[in-house]
Amino acid sequence: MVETSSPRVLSGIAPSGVPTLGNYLGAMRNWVRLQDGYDCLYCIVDQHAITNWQNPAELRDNTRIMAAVLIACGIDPEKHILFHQSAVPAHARLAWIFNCVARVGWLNRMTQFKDKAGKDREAASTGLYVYPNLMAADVHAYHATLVPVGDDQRQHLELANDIAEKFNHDYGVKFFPRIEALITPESARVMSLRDATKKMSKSDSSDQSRINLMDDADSIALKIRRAKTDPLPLPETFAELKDRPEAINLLGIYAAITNATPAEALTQFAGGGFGPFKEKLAEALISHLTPISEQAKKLLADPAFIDTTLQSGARRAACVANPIVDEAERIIGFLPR
Ligand code: AQP
Repeated sequence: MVETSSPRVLSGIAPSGVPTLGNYLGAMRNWVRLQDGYDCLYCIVDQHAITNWQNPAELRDNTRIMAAVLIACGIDPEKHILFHQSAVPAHARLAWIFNCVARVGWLNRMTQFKDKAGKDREAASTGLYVYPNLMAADVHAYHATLVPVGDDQRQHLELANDIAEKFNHDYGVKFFPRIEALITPESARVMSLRDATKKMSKSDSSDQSRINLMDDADSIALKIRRAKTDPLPLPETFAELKDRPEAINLLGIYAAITNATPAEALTQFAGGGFGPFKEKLAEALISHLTPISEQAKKLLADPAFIDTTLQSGARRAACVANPIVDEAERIIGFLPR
């Protein structure tokens, strides 16, 4: 399929835990939709995951879980390409070149490094620091031009364009194309159920902070019942929700999962307390997510199928990336392979 002329989409997701409702509403759901209009490459970015230490057995499990959940959500590994990053060495080869193209000053401006490194930046891995260069390589290795990303990734995408432009300029070529962000308006930013000022994250130390896409119905119901809220009733208008991040987050989730606008969702519950709203929210999540987790569990019962699917995806991905990265190496003066 990638040999066709439709624009190439590439996006990645880190197997740094079990994927969450945030990953689903912010990314995976859109990835499924994009399959109708584009040639898509979806990459399970295990090399990004190890920028923070991962337990090896868990990393392997989480990579398989990620693949199973993506397929269960509707990613078609036959028509499109689903693979894990470390199986395609072209990513690392190009990332090294980009490490030598990107400037330290550019990386110093990346806000996500500051967020992810936390207070002790000196203790962060150098991989975490150069992560945006690897992300640029993930996309440019395929000459992909469209990248569905959350708003938090916009800065990394701009960096990927700066790197491409500098490479082209330094070597006098027009080799790497510009990348455009596919920011889908309906992609929701989902916040932690324990602290709505932080995003829902698969690596958060509290399992209660997130809905995992492998959670069963009882866990979903319990997590929503325990989700942090405030004592006030739900108001008539969205404007009145100012300074109530928990209410905004839960209504946003309800709206996203029921395909309503947050204002429409609010009108259903205005004047009521959180109890009845949380019940409806849990019901909506359970009916939407249970078929996904059940299908993923079925797929995971046959790990050999998952591994074969990923290996086949990696072979097809390498067929696209290898000639591009070979050419980038030729441009910079490496001897032919
Ligand atoms: N809470 C979220 N709301 C909306 N979108 C989200 N994404 C992640 N969390 C949310 C989107 O999911 C895609 C894949 O992200 P990733 O797993 O590669 O990295 P991440 O953004 O760092 O996700 P996590 O879950 O927070 O992982 P960890 O815990 O490892 O840092 C991206 O498009 C992202 O925007």
